[in-house]
Amino acid sequence: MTKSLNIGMIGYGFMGRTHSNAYNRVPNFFDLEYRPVLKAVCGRNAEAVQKFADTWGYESVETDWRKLVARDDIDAIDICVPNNLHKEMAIAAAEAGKMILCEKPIAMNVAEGEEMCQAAEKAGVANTVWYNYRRVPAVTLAKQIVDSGKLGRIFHYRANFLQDWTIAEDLPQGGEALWRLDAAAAGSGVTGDLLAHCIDTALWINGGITDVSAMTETFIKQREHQLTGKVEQVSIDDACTFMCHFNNGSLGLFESTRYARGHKALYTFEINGEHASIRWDLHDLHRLEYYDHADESIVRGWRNIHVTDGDQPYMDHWWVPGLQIGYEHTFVHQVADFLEGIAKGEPVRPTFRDALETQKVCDAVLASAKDRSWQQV
Ligand code: SOE
Repeated sequence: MTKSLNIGMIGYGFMGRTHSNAYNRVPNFFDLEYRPVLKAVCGRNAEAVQKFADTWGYESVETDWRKLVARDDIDAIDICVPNNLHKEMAIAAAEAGKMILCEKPIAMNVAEGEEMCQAAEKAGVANTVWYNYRRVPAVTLAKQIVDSGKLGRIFHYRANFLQDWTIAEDLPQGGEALWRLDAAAAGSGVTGDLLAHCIDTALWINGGITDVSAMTETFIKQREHQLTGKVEQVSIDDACTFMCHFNNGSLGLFESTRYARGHKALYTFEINGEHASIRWDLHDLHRLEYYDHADESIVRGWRNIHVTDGDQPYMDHWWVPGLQIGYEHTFVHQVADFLEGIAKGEPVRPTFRDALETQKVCDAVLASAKDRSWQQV
């Protein structure tokens, strides 16, 4: 018999929509022991949160997150609020014995993330961080190919995450929709917001990072704060580039910016190995490019794999071969894996501890840029 997993979600912005959609869709496509039930959503604006609840099918609303966490009818707390609120909410949820699904990055910094890990581990509650790009079928396939050894020794890991939405000087910082520009709410700029995705994928596919050397830039130094109306210093990094060494001896090169005119969400990575290379591009997310030096020379070249076959990751749950899926499905996959993990009593990756490793790299990157030095992770 299907068991219910009662979800209480805090926050209802862009990520709240992706998660809610995933909870709704998952039972249609995955045959699992647990089925998410949208019990309650929480936000401070009663009218807006009620509208959200009606749209997505939540049974009730709360305007005080502490009340939500205290409710006996909630099994799992989903945290989709700005980063400065993650720690307090996650610790309260763990102490109340709730499972936790937290948006990325795990926290404002490593110290906060460590506290969250300890709280979740002490309480023994299932926990995960929404690094959704791991669950793009083509990205999962890239991981499987690397794990199979087809690439041989890895020499290079290269990743970019490019956007252009903050170029306008009159764009305010802070408040609804713009908290990512406010260091007090976000902790950092592109490092925690975008590079964190690239780092999570890299650690998962290529293993740990030992040390980093980074540079950051804040191109627009002052912006009006949406909440105070005052012109204030901008303290986030608008762009960040870093190089690093991986434990496996390969070299890493990462770049992220919100000032790459023309690029809206161009997340790409390329891995070069002794025998083969792989590359992936979020704008063409259902494809994986693969070059195998073992191919006969007259036909050797980059293959463009359309990742839609039933024997490729997750695809047996969707349509028929040749018909692709998209961004929203990555969240459906994460929910499916979460539900499967709790049914089996197994950790759901990335756990808080896994996400803390990403946070360690982010903190080292920011420290390196500040000091203009190499930093150990
Ligand atoms: C920022 O614009 C953003 O929405 C990130 O916060 C997400 O994590 C990323 O997936 C897309 O871009």
